[in-house]
Amino acid sequence: MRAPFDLSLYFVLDPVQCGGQDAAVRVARAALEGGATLVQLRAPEWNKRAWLDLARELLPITRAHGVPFVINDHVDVALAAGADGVHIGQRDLPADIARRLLGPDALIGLSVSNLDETADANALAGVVDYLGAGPVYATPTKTDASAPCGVDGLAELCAAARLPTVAIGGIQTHNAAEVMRARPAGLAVVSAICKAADPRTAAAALCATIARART
Ligand code: TZP
Repeated sequence: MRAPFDLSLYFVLDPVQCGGQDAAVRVARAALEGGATLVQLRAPEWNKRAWLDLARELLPITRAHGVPFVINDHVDVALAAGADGVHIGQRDLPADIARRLLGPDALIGLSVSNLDETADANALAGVVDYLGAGPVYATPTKTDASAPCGVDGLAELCAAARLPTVAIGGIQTHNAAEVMRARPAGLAVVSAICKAADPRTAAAALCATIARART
């Protein structure tokens, strides 16, 4: 059985943005203390050995908080680390193959950036657990991302999706309330926490905004 998961504040940990492995561990702890409900490791500049080292260090921390820990893109790293799942993009291993490799209990997320991809993802309900939709805004964190969909575009994607959908891309504390108007299942952020002077406070502020938007 797949464990229940909460997309409310989905923290995508980029260790380079944090300043290296030790700093990344400190930021992950702070984000969890601030209320992050899911942690993904995403380290596009790193080799897989470094991913694995950090993933092994992070897993007991996320477990202690009862929060799922997933790996971006790399099914092999997720398996090697014993992570809870993967988040895959449109050009990674197909979701059905990731599911076959990871098994029925793994949490699998899929990125979508337009209505066609969302329709295709709807056919994967049962294979994929949630969608990541965006980028909502342009972001220096992912320079090869599709064109930003904006809040209205995000609202269309969320309305079309049959799976819980977390918004991503350029989300910061100052625009989080605006993004929540599209009614995503939560907000996924990289730099808003990784580059924050105080990652715990940044995570707590985002959680408060998400909670307010739901009332
Ligand atoms: N996918 C779409 S945008 C993005 C990813 C991984 C990066 C989001 O980073 P940030 O710093 O939260 O804008």
